[in-house]
Amino acid sequence: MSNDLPMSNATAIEQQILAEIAAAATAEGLETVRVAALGKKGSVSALLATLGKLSPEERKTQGALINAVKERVTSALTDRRAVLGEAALLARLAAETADVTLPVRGAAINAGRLHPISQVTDEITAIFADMGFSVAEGPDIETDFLNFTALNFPPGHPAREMHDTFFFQPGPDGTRKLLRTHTSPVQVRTMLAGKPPIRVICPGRTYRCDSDQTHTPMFHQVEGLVIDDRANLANLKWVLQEFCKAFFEVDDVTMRFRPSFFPFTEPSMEVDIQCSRKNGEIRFGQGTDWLEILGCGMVHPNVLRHSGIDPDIYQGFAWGMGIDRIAMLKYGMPDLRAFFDADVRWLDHYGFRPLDLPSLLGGLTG
Ligand code: 2NL
Repeated sequence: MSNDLPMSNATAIEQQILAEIAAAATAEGLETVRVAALGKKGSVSALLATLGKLSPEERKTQGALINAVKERVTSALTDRRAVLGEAALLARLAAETADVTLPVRGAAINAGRLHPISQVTDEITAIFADMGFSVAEGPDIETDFLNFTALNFPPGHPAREMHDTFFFQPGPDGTRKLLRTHTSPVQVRTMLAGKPPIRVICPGRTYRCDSDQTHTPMFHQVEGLVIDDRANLANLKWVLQEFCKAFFEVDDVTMRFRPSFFPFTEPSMEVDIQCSRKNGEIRFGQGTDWLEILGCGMVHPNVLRHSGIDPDIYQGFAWGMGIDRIAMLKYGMPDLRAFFDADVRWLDHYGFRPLDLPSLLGGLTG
């Protein structure tokens, strides 16, 4: 038969190519085999070119046979390419293994420190979160209404001046924005945006034009607010007592509530905790000295009204404290101004390791 020759030829070529494919050890080697077989000048293409010389009938049968060879070669190439790709990936993974359980030396995680203000803010947040409070934040630049009017500071009231407010230039409508003098506007925003029951704490930066040994123009405050239809002074005292025990890490605290005045609460109180000082070291909980730590009271009905809450149905309590001050007390840092010097030697000494997050398990600071 005249087709004996091309056919046996095709079989031999196919065997040869399949052997080369099986022997290819790399993706590049396999590509060379592919080009030599299926490329324009390749052996399979040469076989197809012989079809032109055959009779139409032979061309049909031989064409089908050669195309079958081409298909088997193509499929063998695809399979081999997958095998080589997998092997290359495994080799790369083996070459690039890193033992993540080995200790890290000199990494940024060991060099960086959390500022005591961040640490104390996280501690306070952990304590109140445990009591079911959420955290709210608001802008540093506030309106006169949210910082003063809503908090029952009447227009022209001397308390506005007492706050040593940083005012901005008045806008075209005559109103002037300001840097918030306390975080209370965040609580007003919370009341305006939602409905009681409300349990929220608001930590953040606050500003007053005041600068000396114990005051910086920017300082940090955290305020708390509880609103429902029965919140009372006994609840307030319990919340603050639990906070002080957890924060100062003592089993018991003696607290003293002194009458005071804030425009936004009635009655208003300042709170001291008992402490002892020996050889320059403070111990909290008992002793003969008193330490002022916060102010608090029942929310004034005018504040509720300004915040869209009906004072005939709802009532609540609130408190506020300076974070910088209680951070200094707890961690024995004598100089407030060092807080804002950004001195890495000071941070190295007084800062906190970033992954030691405060939690109430086993006491705040372990
Ligand atoms: C202090 C005293 C205080 C509040 C803050 C407050 C907020 C709203 C309503 C009523 Cl929205 N009160 N906050 C209450 C009492 C005292 O701060 O000596 N801070 C350093």
